[in-house]
Amino acid sequence: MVTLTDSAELSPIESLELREVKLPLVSPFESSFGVETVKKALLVILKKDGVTAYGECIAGLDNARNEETVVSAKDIIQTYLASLLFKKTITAPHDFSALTSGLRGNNMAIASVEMALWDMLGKMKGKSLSQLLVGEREEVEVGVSIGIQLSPSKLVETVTTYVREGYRRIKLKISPGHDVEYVKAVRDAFPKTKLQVDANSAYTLQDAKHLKMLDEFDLLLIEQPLGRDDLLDHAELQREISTPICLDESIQSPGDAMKALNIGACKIINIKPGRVRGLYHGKQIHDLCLERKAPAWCGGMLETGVGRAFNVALASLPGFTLPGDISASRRYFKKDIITKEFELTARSTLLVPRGPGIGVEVDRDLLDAATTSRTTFKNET
Ligand code: OSB
Ligand code: MG
Repeated sequence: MVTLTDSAELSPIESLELREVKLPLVSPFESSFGVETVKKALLVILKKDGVTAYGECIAGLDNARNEETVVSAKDIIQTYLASLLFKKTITAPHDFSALTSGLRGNNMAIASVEMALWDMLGKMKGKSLSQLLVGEREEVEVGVSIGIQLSPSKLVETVTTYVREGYRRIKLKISPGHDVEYVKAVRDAFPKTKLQVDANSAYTLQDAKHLKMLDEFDLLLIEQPLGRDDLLDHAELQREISTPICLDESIQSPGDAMKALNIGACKIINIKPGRVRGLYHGKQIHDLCLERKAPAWCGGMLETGVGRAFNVALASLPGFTLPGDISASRRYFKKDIITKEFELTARSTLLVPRGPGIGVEVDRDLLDAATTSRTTFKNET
């Protein structure tokens, strides 16, 4: 385990801006939760000593999948988190993690501010996020997450376009009625491609026999088959199927990761910094996975280039041994809000930004064009 040592005077933050941005997705994204056609992101913009730092909140438009929303995140940030930045002494992002440790839930809101503090720290120290986190890779292996399609043949068509673009790992969203047949069609068409599935909690333990049918397709993993709080059921399911279970929504903290691995609820963990209060806890979960020899990989939530930069930096740590859900900007948006978009290399990787902080530059014109609302809070204390 590596201890993180960089620090700087991050407080008092001079101002905090909340910006909602809306970017149309190039194609609708359907999961067992529903269909998304636009990405609505909440950006957190901090200013201090001439430095502008960014964070992105992964909360969605509505609360179909999670109790947090853009609205709840804005509320908790403006009524509670902003005053911590304005009044408390913070010299490293983990100080903020400690200051918020007594707060229940609101992980996505907390993460968006925590990540902005990492960007601020990096920009003040002249170090990239990857350097701050003691990452080891200059590029990270990535795959693509494909939403539920109208038919198995349509799915094979969609997979084909992504494979042609160079993605070497494919994730398929599944739900009852859109599973075995769909996975079989893709496996038959692509016998060697790395393949995994994500159910977003669409099943219960009663479906164990049905899910066992997926064992024959040589999947890397099945992600979050059961409910978020059903750790024990996941452990029982894992005893019945040979495909490794990977947990996403169930893992809200390093403690959850420890419990899940201890009871055999999963063998693999999807780490999304935005889901676990930020990079600090994300790194702790990573360290635990390394110690337990449990593969980890970095998930995604259709982030803009800002959120993507945090995911790429985290995925540069050595314990991320499976490809991440961190695709190129163009897989999501016609135009991302950063000046140099993330592009897929011929090795199915994205390059880890080397510049200070997030290492990508926000295009202020594109940002303004995508903005639907903005509010700035100034530190008057
Ligand atoms: O479960 O990983 C998920 C997107 C929205 C909500 C949940 C999930 C996802 C993805 C998208 O799978 C992955 C990506 O950002 O490419
Ligand atoms: Mg998932």
